[in-house]
Amino acid sequence: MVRKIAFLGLDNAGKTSIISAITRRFGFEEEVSKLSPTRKISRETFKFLGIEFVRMDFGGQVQYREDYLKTPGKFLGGTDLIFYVIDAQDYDRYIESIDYLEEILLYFKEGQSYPPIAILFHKFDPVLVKDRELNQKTLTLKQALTKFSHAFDIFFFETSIYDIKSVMDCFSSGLSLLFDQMEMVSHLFAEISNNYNAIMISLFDSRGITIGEFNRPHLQLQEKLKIYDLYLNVQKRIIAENRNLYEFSDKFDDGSRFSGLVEVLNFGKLEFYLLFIVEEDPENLEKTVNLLDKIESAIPQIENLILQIIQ
Ligand SMILES: Nc1nc2c(ncn2[C@@H]2O[C@H](COP(=O)(O)OP(=O)(O)OP(=O)(O)O)[C@@H](O)[C@H]2O)c(=O)[nH]1
Ligand SMILES: [Mg+2]
Repeated sequence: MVRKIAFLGLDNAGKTSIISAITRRFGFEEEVSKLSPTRKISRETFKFLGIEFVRMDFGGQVQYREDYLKTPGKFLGGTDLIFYVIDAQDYDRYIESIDYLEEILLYFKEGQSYPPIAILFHKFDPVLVKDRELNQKTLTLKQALTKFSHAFDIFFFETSIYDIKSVMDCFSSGLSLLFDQMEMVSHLFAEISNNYNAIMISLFDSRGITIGEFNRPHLQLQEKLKIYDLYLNVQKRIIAENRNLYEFSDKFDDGSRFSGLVEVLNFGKLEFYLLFIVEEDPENLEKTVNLLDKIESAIPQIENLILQIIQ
């Protein structure tokens, strides 16, 4: 059975941009700058963990919204997961956006089906993360939206296409709601990290969707972005050079060094990428190398979990 994922929200909210960022990851900036409003619904299928999905991008201009709401069953019936996108910078349209969401949810309530709903405060750009007004406004918006959470499972995210990781994380978290065992991966990584004092352990599918992740607490946004950027480059190289392991060493802006590796794990046709990063001890490089080697002993456990998820 094909699972159905709906991207909904007002026009100009950023839905199509988000989808481009998720699907392209590389060079999507150029594509996004050329986007025009989506006409009606744009559909795309993709596979995740061996399961087929259809991703529906609902054009948000008012004439389309009216159409969907006239015969909602035709468009929204059978939806397994909703990403509801709000332009967090467009304060003047918050009310309009809440109203639209309310009408959508009304349809589901009437049919007594309650798909999980990820609400994205989008255009929460890195330069604005600490902006007082934006934070206050979105907080108020969150409070207004929690009124829906009685019936529905609602999850909030702050995203921006200028922080590709925020978009990927949000998409992964949404998908994880449809896979029972997926959160076990993050639990396992948290456990493993205790033994190795890791900065980050992540497992991605071949398209960069996170299956599970552990970050050292207090890891800064800039550091996360740096690591993700590096990961994307390493993954590109792994594919280009047909390798299954890649080790690297780099430093954060504050000068502290880290070492890491990316290893490909194969399951039939499915490929996964394990990213493991530890602090580097410049005085004792051997220690760092040993740490990186040790992750190997945890791999059977990780593979076991993957098998449970994809079967
Ligand atoms: N600052 C900022 N602008 C963004 C972001 N994401 C998208 N945009 C801009 O928002 C505008 C609208 O983006 P779209 O993705 O076309 O919006 P949409 O929700 O698909 O709109 P409809 O198709 O009409 O429903 C574009 O000019 C994007 O460049 C973001 O994270 N930050
Ligand atoms: Mg669009």
